[in-house]
Amino acid sequence: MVIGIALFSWDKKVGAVLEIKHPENLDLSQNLINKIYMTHAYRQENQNEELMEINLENQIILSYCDMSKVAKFGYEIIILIVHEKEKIHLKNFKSKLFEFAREVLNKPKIERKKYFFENLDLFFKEIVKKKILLVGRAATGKSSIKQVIFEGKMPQELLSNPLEPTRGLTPSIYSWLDLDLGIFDSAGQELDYLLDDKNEQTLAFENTDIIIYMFDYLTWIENNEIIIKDIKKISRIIKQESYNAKIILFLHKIDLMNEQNREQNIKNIQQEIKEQLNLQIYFTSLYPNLIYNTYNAFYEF
Ligand SMILES: Nc1nc2c(ncn2[C@@H]2O[C@H](COP(=O)(O)OP(=O)(O)OP(=O)(O)O)[C@@H](O)[C@H]2O)c(=O)[nH]1
Ligand SMILES: [Mg+2]
Repeated sequence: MVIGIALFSWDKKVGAVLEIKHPENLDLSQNLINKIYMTHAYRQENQNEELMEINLENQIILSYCDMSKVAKFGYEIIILIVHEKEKIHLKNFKSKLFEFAREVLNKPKIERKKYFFENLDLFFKEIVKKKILLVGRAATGKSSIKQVIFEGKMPQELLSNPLEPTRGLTPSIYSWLDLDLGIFDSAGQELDYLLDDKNEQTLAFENTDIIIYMFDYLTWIENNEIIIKDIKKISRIIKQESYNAKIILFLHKIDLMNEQNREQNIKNIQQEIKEQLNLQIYFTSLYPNLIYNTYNAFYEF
């Protein structure tokens, strides 16, 4: 949660002057203001823009000051106060605050207030939370994709040093773009159990926004019936229990398709899926020339 944002300017006689704050009832003690000024002043030798992070009880204060302007205008500072729970978003807040503060403080004083209030939704926009469930047969690449897209792991590394099979349902929370994503990675070896056991089912499906059913190219070639059967079963569960989840299919490891007919191959599978299931499908792979497909899949839905 963002607690507040404020702009201080500088008066030669009285020092820090609170010019703008949001929300109206934001409580800024003199003690806190002193602390913020001290933090910047302490680094007087710095002659660049700086963004300091001050940790207080359960709050984090990000404080921007362009030190190159201090000699001429005094300390002009913009602070953003966030709850410590936002720690995972801190990088995001820092880059937003940098841009925002730079824009505001480069404007003539009379224009600052307008810009300030017109751009507040940069920080006060509600963060959308989504739950995504990854399911599929064993060794299709679910955990690998998760680690590459959301944890920044190197694809090559995961291809040459495969992960251990997942056990049970593994939840992780990621801050991705403007979203908070709860990703539940399931165990392929326990897929039947997950789909048949009532408790497991509830745990996995309840409040899920998107179910990604992932299958890999070789399994599709060898045994597409089992895949179609799984997907139909998942659709049935969603209907029966009135879950609000959308199913999205990932056909993974398209690097294993013969390159010459890959395009045609994909078209054929797309057609087949459309006829049998009518669900959205993405074709993914962790291989270098194909990985952008995988990123796009996540951006799109
Ligand atoms: N060829 C190819 N192999 C891949 C790709 N992505 C992952 N793999 C390999 O697929 C195997 C299984 O990957 P995992 O991510 O562990 O699969 P999983 O679906 O999480 O498996 P379970 O946890 O058992 O359900 C590993 O050997 C990976 O290196 C890909 O794009 N192409
Ligand atoms: Mg796994």
